[in-house]
Amino acid sequence: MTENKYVKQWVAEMAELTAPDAIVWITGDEEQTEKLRKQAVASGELIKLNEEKLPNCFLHRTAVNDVARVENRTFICTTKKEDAGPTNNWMSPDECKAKLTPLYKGSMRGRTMYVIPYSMGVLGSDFSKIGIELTDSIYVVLNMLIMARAGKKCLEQLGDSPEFIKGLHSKADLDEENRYIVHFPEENTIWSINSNYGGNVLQGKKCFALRIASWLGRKEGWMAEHMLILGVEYPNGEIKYVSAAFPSACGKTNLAMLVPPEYFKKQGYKVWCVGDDIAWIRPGKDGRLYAVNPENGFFGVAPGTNEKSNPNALATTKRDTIFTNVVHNLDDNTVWWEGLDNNPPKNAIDWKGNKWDYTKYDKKDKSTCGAHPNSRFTAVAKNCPCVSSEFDSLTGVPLEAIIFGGRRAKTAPLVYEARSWKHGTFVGSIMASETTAAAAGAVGVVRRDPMAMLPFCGYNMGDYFGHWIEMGKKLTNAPKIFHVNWFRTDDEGNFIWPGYGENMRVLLWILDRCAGKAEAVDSAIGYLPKAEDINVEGLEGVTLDTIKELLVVDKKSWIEDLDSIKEFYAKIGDTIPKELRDELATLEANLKK
Ligand code: GTP
Ligand code: SPV
Ligand code: MN
Repeated sequence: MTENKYVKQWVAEMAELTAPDAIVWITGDEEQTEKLRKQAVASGELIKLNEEKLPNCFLHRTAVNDVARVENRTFICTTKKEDAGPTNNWMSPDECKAKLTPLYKGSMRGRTMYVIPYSMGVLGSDFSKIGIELTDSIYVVLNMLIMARAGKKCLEQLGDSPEFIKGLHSKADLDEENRYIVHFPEENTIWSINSNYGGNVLQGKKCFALRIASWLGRKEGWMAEHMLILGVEYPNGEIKYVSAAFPSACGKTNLAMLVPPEYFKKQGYKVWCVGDDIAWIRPGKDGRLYAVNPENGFFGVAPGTNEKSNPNALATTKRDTIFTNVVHNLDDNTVWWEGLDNNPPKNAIDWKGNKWDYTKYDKKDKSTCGAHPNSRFTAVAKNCPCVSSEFDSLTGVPLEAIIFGGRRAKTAPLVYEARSWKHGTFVGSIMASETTAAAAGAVGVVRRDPMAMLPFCGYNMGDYFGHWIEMGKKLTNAPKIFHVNWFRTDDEGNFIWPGYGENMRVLLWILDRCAGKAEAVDSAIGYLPKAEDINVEGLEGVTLDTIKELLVVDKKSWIEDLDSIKEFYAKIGDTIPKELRDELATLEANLKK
């Protein structure tokens, strides 16, 4: 399929190592894809769902021990340890290859090696970068064909260049003890082995578009971020774009596909989705920042997705979708998950492949769930009813605002604005959030997750902060930076803010601030809205007092938080830019005033 000697030689070497029975080059042609789907169904890797209700949709179940990203088995392999930094697991490239090479040896015997050429970013755009993933998983192939622009057209763009990301994936025998997700940023190389779960093995996503790309972005003067991108259309037709970084399973897909509340819809407001997980961002000639979504599909959290919370995501999954680890409804051969509706199927198979009795389902006990809490849908972006007309833009959309956010039961207010780019970088650097099911490990523990990039920054976190500061210096018209928290709870643990579509109200205040149309009140942590400036028209159960409660900055809990911020900064150490240390000192002084 290509005459590129670098590609041919590398594929031959990897085939020599892994010893597949056959090699198949993925063309992206529908005919080949359809053949692969049929093959996956025949082997049991995919279950074909009801063609009338869910055309071209499939169900896949992973191994029960392989359901989320494994951060403790994810490594950045740079020559110098300090280049990976204190927040990443590190191995030297030599040590890592010595350890993994024997695991790959013959790991594809009896299987086919698929060669998937893909592009992150629209082919032909300055943003586009080519990767090739070699895999023995047909599930990976079919997912990559949705998540990235894949096939022979990518090899055409590559031509005879050696500039491509070399990815090797083998599910091997799914041995947890020998599961590794490793990155060699100095060699544009990604290896993953013994997993077949999305974020570990769909290498275009977190491995390339964040870990490797963040490294490249620092070198080349751009940014790779864990951010959604959306456009708010005003009744006069004007569209304003923002990007937002929230940690995994903290609401990016939901915000990206937001449906405005009736009150705003009637006036003509609309929201358009450019991306739901990753943004590649570059400064434009006009001194603004421009963002693209390098992906081509959504790998979204299924549980909680429903007609009310996210009708656009639900509609997107109605065709051409691969569902992973959800409930199989045997009565009509469709799928179900917790939070879809109040009618759990009576005749059903749970995510583990066992008969599932919905009457034993207890909301508070996750082990009784029919769908895994991190069950996902892989859906085609173009099938989304609110997909932006700029989705295939070659130049990206200009950002008015960058929004950070996390899951904080207390401490963080509904929204606040940073005083400057520098202060905004600081606000991103001290982000914290309760952990979720998107990664293996405990759920609900508060941890610092700067810019939602803790698991995804491919280099030293302090240098990453420095890169943010440097980017700001290049911008004559930088986006304003905000922080939001949809997850404040009352004393009973209920969310105070209704969230979802209602988040539009916060977005509008943010955009008003960017346009110089709204006032703000200075506080110890940054600018807060005046409670009456958050429009609660048509919103039941939320009063001015609720907003006031949501905007409280409790100095005591912030002062407690200072200790954890200092501890985190100490862990990162000397590479933290002086600008951020100064901001920390200012915050402390403000809080103790
Ligand atoms: P990744 O794909 O892992 O990066 O996650 P994400 O950031 O895209 O998260 P997603 O939008 O899928 O939301 C994850 C969970 O948060 C779902 O269970 C949602 O129902 C819930 N959620 C999203 N938005 C809100 C909100 O505004 N309020 C509340 N209370 N929950 C929300
Ligand atoms: C996340 O965990 O942030 C995801 C899903 O978006 S994964 O592809 O597994 O990384
Ligand atoms: Mn994500």
